[in-house]
Amino acid sequence: MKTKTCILIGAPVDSGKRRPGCLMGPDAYRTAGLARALRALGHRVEDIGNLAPAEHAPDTGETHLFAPNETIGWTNRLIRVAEEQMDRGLPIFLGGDHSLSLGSVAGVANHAASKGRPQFVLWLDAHSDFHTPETTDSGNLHGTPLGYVTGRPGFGGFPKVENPVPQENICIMGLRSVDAAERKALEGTRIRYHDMREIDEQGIARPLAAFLETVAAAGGMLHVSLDVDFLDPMVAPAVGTTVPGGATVREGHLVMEMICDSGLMTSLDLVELNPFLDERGRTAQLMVDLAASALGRRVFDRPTRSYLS
Ligand code: HAR
Ligand code: MN
Ligand code: MN
Ligand code: MN
Repeated sequence: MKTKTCILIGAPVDSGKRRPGCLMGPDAYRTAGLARALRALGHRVEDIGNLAPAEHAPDTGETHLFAPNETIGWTNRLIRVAEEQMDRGLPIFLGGDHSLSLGSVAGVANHAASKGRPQFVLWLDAHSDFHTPETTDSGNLHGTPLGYVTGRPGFGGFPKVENPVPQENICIMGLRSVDAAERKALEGTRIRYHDMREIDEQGIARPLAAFLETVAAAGGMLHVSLDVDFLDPMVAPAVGTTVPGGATVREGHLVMEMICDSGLMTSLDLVELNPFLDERGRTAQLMVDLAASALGRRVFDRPTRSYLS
């Protein structure tokens, strides 16, 4: 594949839910050899270290939301950093919980708009993360990033979403835990979503190929947001919100290899890794291996499969 400048951005966001530990994620990816793996594929890799949230009001615990102000601080910081780094290469956001994507996605969408190109998002997750602060029962803001970046109302205090991602530019894969309020909201949208039943019945390649073709036809930029819990907990235990019945190792790699072949990915989140829950680093290692597949690691080069046409 084309040589890229991969920019590793440590985003030790831990404010998106109550159970702590995702703040250790960036260093777990470093320890598992992410930079080394990408350099071995011929890429330039720059690690800009770990970010901190922008200045924000203290969280006083008087709302049903967990740590909204810290999450607002992170969102402000990440929007700016995403905008900046998109001009320099392919940012890889090392989470941190999934609330980091309020900022990473909003920021890359601003960049795409500045280039006059449409932003697309591939969301690989057991959950739809389509809540708003008004619909979430848990109060955990890691369940809200797709609600935020599509411009749903109810995000008072958060930065205004300058360039909402159009619903039809979003594809969610891996779903098996969707709250009632999310389902109701999702069903009224043009978001493409594929639950595990559909993936079991049809395979994961066809819907993914269809989405990638749409992105290519539109000349779009593609942000990939990989939540650890997209994967089955048997192979990826290091996440606080495991749901049985997730993607296999091979499905994960196939998705990443197809993304790589498409040449479309312009930014990536690796989120929800909680190293405190890992077993001898195996989840961190698997996430690093998946990122490597997305950036060109393979056994043999082979022609694009027939389902792509
Ligand atoms: N929908 C549930 C909630 O709002 C669980 C959200 C879990 N989200 C993540 N990221 N772990 O996908 O609490
Ligand atoms: Mn998620
Ligand atoms: Mn820019
Ligand atoms: Mn999830």
